[in-house]
Amino acid sequence: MSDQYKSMWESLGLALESHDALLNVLGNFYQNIYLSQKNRPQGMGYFDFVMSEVHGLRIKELLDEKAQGRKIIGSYCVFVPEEIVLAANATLVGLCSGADFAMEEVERFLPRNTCALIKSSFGFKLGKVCPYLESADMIVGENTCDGKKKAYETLSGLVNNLYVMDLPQVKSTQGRELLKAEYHRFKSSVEQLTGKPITVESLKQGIQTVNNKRNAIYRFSQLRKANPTPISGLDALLANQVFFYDNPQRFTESVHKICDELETRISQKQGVFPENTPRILLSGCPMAVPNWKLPWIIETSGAVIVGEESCVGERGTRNLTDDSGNTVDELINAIVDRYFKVDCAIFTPNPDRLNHIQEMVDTYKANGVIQYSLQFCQPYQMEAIPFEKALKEKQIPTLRLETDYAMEDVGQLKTRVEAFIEQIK
Ligand code: BJ8
Repeated sequence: MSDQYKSMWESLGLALESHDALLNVLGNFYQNIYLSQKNRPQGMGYFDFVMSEVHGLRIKELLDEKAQGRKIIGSYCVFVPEEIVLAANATLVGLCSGADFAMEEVERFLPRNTCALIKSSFGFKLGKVCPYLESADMIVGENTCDGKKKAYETLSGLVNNLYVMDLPQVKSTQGRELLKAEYHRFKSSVEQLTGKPITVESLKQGIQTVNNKRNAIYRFSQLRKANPTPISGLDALLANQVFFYDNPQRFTESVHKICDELETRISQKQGVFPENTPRILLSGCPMAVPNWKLPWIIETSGAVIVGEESCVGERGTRNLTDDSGNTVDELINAIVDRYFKVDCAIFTPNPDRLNHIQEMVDTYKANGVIQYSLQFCQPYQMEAIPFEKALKEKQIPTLRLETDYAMEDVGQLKTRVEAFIEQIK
């Protein structure tokens, strides 16, 4: 891929040598973790292709869109409404990063004890290895956790197109009003960027496109209820990760296609793992590409992941937006209603998230919950303790794990995961 796209990466200002090194590591990692899995559905071929071209063909498509006057908007959080972006004739791409890069330089800008997700975003910028970041006409940050909030102050000195969205921390009437005001402000800024005023028709269309995408991933998730499960948690995570990069229509079609195949598998009782393999619900911080370490450990330790209570998973994709409004204001209101239900751990109090975890345990017939937090992520670490207690009271086995993107703790994590799986067997 390197030679074919070299001039494109050069034009984006990427550091070619470092970028090649990153792609090499990513390729090997993918080979060892993904392509070595057995009994994969054929439909995963599409997602393998997307991953193999994640810095190639997809970037070329985005640059082609730009050449035709479309704008690209990058985001770090599921609170950035794709419906509004699409309605203004722009494309939204996820920017969160799941690998350590240029860490020495990152620690010149951020304290060492910052979560790996934030550090990684800085590493990809400082190391000049992210073509998505470099293609973006607008980068949207959001006031969520303290780490991100303060990091964007610093990031604004490293990029010249950062837009920061304020977000509520309490699910109150005032909180909803703040979100509404911020979505209106965002709408105006996106319209200004693209020069395309948002109309009732374009917003309805944007809502329908995103609803279709969410419907497809919902259908896909529901198929994981089957025993044996027709798809691995690793592959399901990949589909959830590709959700943030791919062309929405193509993604929707590809997910439905794999769902058809999974339905056939289920009818033939064909699974990726034997029937009655211990079933795990993974809950916690979002897992951005290529953060596959923990799912890989779990699924090579005798269990299968049947659901992700995560922003790269059901927390981010559940709930559709009502598209029945007749004015732009009504439709924005419906968008606010939909996003205000996202139960990120930055909200206080946050009972909906615990309810959702319990609901997912029932729906996907999970035998246990692994709560995953990135080191130094206070919101998710803090919630993990009372959640563990509440789940145990309901006789739901739970394991709390903290980790980062490094591979040093693989042995230690594996020992703990194996012991947990033994316990729930
Ligand atoms: S809606 S989860 S995508 S903010 S891991 S940076 S919380 S210290 S990512 Fe998130 Fe939006 Fe919430 Fe979802 Fe901070 Fe924790 Fe780091 Fe995190």
